[in-house]
Amino acid sequence: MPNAQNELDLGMPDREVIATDVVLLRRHADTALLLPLVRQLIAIAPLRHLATPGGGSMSVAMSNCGRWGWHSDERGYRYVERDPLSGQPWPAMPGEFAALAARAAALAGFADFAPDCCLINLYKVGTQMGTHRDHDELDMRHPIVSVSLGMPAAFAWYGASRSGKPTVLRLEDGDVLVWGGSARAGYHGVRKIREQQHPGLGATRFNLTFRRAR
Ligand code: MD6
Ligand code: FE
Repeated sequence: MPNAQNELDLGMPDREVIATDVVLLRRHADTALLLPLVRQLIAIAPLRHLATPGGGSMSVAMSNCGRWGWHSDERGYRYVERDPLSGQPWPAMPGEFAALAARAAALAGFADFAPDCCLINLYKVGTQMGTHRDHDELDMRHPIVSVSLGMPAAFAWYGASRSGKPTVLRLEDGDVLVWGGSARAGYHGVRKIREQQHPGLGATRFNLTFRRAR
């Protein structure tokens, strides 16, 4: 008879269903492997605070790797093939990134995920991400894989309606959250980050958001 202990013995990941088609894989990502790659990528394509169409600016600093990069300015939200800061293509997505995203998606029930964009987000103390949904992608049948590194964050999952009471998760270093299928256009946000030191990253949180843009 399988039970929780046997599943652990068989190396089953800690897989938590948050809502229909929303799966949390705790401590699934290897920060020691990913962090040096993140640092290399943001040395090529620096983190920047994007302007928003409404005339504001994002508190979270962003960059991208992969074929497509998510971008925002006064003209709107969209995917671009070149870094507007340099005019160069975005740095290639490391194989380790793509492999992690595909593996996590498969564990969450979404086979054959091949991301063509990794949005790199830097959250410092006091930054936040308002309630939104990720819907600038062409084919919403592909899931989103979101990897948390460093300082914890309170992530709010609202689902189909942006009003109502969200499920709030504490996303910690190495946690991977996957949403797709019926949850793909779900509303979500990140509450204002509170000071909390992480042994390796200090008061810093990186989030890697993997998507299939095209
Ligand atoms: C998170 N991030 O940081 C979730 N969405 O845990 C997002 O939902 C997100 O960081 C769009 C753009 C940037 C993001
Ligand atoms: Fe999002």
